[in-house]
Amino acid sequence: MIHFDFERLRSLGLTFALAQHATLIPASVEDADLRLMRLMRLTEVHRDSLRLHDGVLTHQAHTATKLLRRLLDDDSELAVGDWVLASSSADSTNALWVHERVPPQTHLARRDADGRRHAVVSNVDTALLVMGLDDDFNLRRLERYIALVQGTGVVPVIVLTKADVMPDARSLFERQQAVRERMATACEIFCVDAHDEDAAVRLAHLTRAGQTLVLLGSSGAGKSTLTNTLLSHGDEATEHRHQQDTGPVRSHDSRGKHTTTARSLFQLPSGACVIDTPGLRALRPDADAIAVAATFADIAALAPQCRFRDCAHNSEPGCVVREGVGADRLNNYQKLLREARRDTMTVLERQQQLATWKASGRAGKAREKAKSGEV
Ligand SMILES: Nc1nc2c(ncn2[C@@H]2O[C@H](COP(=O)(O)OP(=O)(O)OP(=O)(O)O)[C@@H](O)[C@H]2O)c(=O)[nH]1
Ligand SMILES: [Mg+2]
Ligand SMILES: [Zn+2]
Repeated sequence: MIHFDFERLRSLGLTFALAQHATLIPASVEDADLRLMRLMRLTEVHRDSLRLHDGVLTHQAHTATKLLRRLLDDDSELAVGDWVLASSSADSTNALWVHERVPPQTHLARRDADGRRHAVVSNVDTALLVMGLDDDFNLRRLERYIALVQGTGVVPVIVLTKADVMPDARSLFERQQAVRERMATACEIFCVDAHDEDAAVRLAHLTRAGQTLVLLGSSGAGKSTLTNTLLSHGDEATEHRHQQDTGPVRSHDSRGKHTTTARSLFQLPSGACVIDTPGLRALRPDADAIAVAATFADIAALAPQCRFRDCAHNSEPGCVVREGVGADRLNNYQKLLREARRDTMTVLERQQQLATWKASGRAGKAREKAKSGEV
C-alpha cells in the first residue's frame, strides 16, 4: 500500500475518493516498489516531460514505458489535473518516473480533425467557459464547449468577459439573454471585467479550498487575465505569486495571438486549483450522440411531436422542432451530431459509409452522362 500525507495534498485538490483509489492500486506495481511511490498531481504535460506537484514542490518527471503502453491500449492520455504515482529511479540520475495513474473522477477530451481523441484535463469540478463580449462572442462555439463538458460530471459555468467595453447595460442584458436562450438546462452566467477583482469575488463560491476549475475558451477570450485576477485575489504577497502572460487581440475580429501555449495548474490563495489553457483553434468535443442530445435537450423534447417518427427536422412537413428551435441552434445540433456519429463509428462502419458515398457518386455521374446523351 502507498503512504501519503492526505492533509498536505488536500490543498492540491485531493479528495477522499481519489485517495481511496490511489491506495487500491496494486496492479502492475510490485509491493516493494509501491512503498517508494509518491502520490502527486500533474500540473503540466510537455512533449517529452511532465511537471508534478507533491503539495510542497514541483518536480520534472517522465512517463514509464509500461504506463505509456497501457494508456495507448486504452486510447487515453495523461492530462493536467491527473493524480499519479511516481518514484525516483535507483540509478545515479535519480530521475522521477510516473508508473501509475489514479483513475480520474472527471475527464474532458476532444477530437482532432482526423477523429483522434486527445485529453484536455482531469479531475476538475467546474469548467469556466470563457467568452468575450467583443467579436469573440459566438453562440455556436459556446454550444460546442457545453457539449464537451456534458455528461462528464464537470459543472459548466459561463463567464462573459469584457463587460467593461460594452456600450450600455441594455446590450449587455441582450447578450446575456441570447446565451440563456441557447442553454437546454439552467447554467450560471457571469458578465465580468476579467481584470477587476470583483470577478474573483463573484466566482468565490467556485474557488473554495479543494475545488479545481479549468478555464476554456478561444484565444483572446481573457482566460489568462481571469487566471491572474483569481491568483492575486486574497493574497497579500502578490508580487511573489506567478502571473500568466496575456496578449492583445486583433482589433478587427478580437482574435487572440495564442499567448498561452500549454495547460498549467496553479494553486489559488483560497486553496482551490485553477487550470489555464491555450485557446483552441477549432474545438471538436469528444461527445457521443447522447451527450449531444443532452446539450440540445430542448430539441430532444420536441422531436416526438413531429409528424414523422424519423423526422430529421430538415424539410419534412409537420416538423415541430424547426418551428420551435432557432435555425442556427438546429444547424449546430445537426452538425455536432454528424461529428459525434462519425467519431464513434467502427472502422468497418467507416469503410461501409465510404463505399456508399463512392457508389452514390458513381451513380450520380452515370445519371449526368445519361442526361447529356452520353452512354
Ligand atoms: N477590457 C477588457 N479586456 C480584457 C478582458 N479580459 C481580457 N482582456 C484583454 O484581452 C486580451 C487577451 O486576454 P488573455 O487573457 O491573454 O486571453 P487568453 O484567453 O488567455 O488568450 P490565449 O492565451 O491566447 O488563449 C488582453 O489584452 C487582455 O488585457 C476584460 O474583461 N476586459
Ligand atoms: Mg492565455
Ligand atoms: Zn422534425
